[in-house]
Amino acid sequence: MICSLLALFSLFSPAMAAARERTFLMLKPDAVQRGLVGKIIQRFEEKGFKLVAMKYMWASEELLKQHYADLATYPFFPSLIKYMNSGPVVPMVWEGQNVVKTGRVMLGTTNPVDSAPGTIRGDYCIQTGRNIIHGSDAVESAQKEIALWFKPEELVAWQSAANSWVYED
Ligand code: IDP
Ligand code: MG
Repeated sequence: MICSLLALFSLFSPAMAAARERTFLMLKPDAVQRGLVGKIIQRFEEKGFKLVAMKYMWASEELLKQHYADLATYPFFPSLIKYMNSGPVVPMVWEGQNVVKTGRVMLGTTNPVDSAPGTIRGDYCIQTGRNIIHGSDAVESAQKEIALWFKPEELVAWQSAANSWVYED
């Protein structure tokens, strides 16, 4: 009974609905090799977003080709897959209000030459082909990417103790 009341409340509460938005972020092999894993994760923690899932793995070519399927016809596709398959990656799911859009702003633009200082790509990298981090570009693609990289049981349901200090309501 209490559970169903809570579920009903979450359907009608804009704050809770917004907080449920999730994005898929992935630290690429260059971020791992350059020892930037901790620094990049710290930015999302400090912002107030909530970590829902994370793993450390060497992704297969097959998985990477699925992840980047939309780019299969571009000339850089083979080198993109080779780069992403050149070492371990850190796939993650983060949750929070507007986390998809804000996550992209925190990443900076695809080509680091246009990324403002203060963004991850603006601070830590130089070329598009070594741009250290992936972030979903829309809520819909985030859902697809999360389902591709994580099993439902790998997404951890937990309440952050900081929640009421990050969100007003
Ligand atoms: P995004 O990562 O900012 O969403 P997308 O256009 O989705 O950018 O491209 C995916 C990834 O493919 C980029 O992050 C980058 O690693 C790689 N990529 C995109 N365009 C180029 C290019 O022109 N040369 C080399 N690699 C590219
Ligand atoms: Mg993209």
